[in-house]
Amino acid sequence: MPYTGEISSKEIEQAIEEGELSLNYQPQSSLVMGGITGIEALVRWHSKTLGQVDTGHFIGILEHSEISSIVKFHEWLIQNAFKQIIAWRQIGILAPVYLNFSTRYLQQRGCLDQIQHFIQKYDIHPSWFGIEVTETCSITDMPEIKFVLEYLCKIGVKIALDDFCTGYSSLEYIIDFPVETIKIDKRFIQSLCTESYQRRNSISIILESLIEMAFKLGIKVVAEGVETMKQLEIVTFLGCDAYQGYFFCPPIPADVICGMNFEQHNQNALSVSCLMFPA
Ligand code: G
Ligand code: MN
Repeated sequence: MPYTGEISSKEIEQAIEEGELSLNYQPQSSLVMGGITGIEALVRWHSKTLGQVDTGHFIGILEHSEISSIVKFHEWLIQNAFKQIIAWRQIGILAPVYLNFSTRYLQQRGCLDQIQHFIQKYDIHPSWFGIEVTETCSITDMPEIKFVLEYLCKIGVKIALDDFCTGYSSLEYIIDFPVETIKIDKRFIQSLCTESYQRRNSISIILESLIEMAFKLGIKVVAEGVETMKQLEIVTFLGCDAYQGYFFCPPIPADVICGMNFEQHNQNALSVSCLMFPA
């Protein structure tokens, strides 16, 4: 079991300095054309003293730490992901890589200079990456975030709304920005198979409408946390554009991504589509 006990933000900063953090990557598979439509970067911390530390746990602590720790972490995240993007592009892996950004990081305008600096340093085109943002509060209450996201959109960075259908889930982000992707939270996807008929039915109706709305607005919909064939069938039937989850691939080290046989999987995804929509 990963460690979920006490940690200070100083310990997290030290872990960054000592190279204890690493990134795993989880690909998302297209339900429309087959192939990989994006790759999410997910941080892992293997501590010499604490062992494997639970990611959700230490990110939660970091979110409530002083801004300097948050900035330090994002600096590390951006640099590592950018290096990986360059390495992959050299061998023909061109899917955009999505980074999970904290809203507290995006709330300070200085983040734009930092992001620009790394874009130039690594010679990255802004469209090669995206940021996943979780709505933690209403965007109208955060003019700074609005400014930062508007700017990032303008230069071509992809904006994905993470954990959609939970938390705030206001439609303000969709109205105010050219959001590229909505990621439907895994709890919703998993409810599609486990909850009572009444609840499953309500969730399907909401998702169907959400997907139709996203389609009309030109926004891609990704189902998160797909773990079973049944869930894959349902999200295909509902019309999601892509899916991510253990059923396709868990988060894995970058070099394992290079060796993956994506072709085989694409055939599976397409045969599910044929099953749901026979010619
Ligand atoms: O909030 P966000 O969507 O960024 O969370 C991603 C987290 O979900 C990662 O920690 C990842 O390990 C986990 N995850 C990825 N795929 C699955 C899945 O199929 N099922 C479950 N339960 N968790 C998953
Ligand atoms: Mn995410």
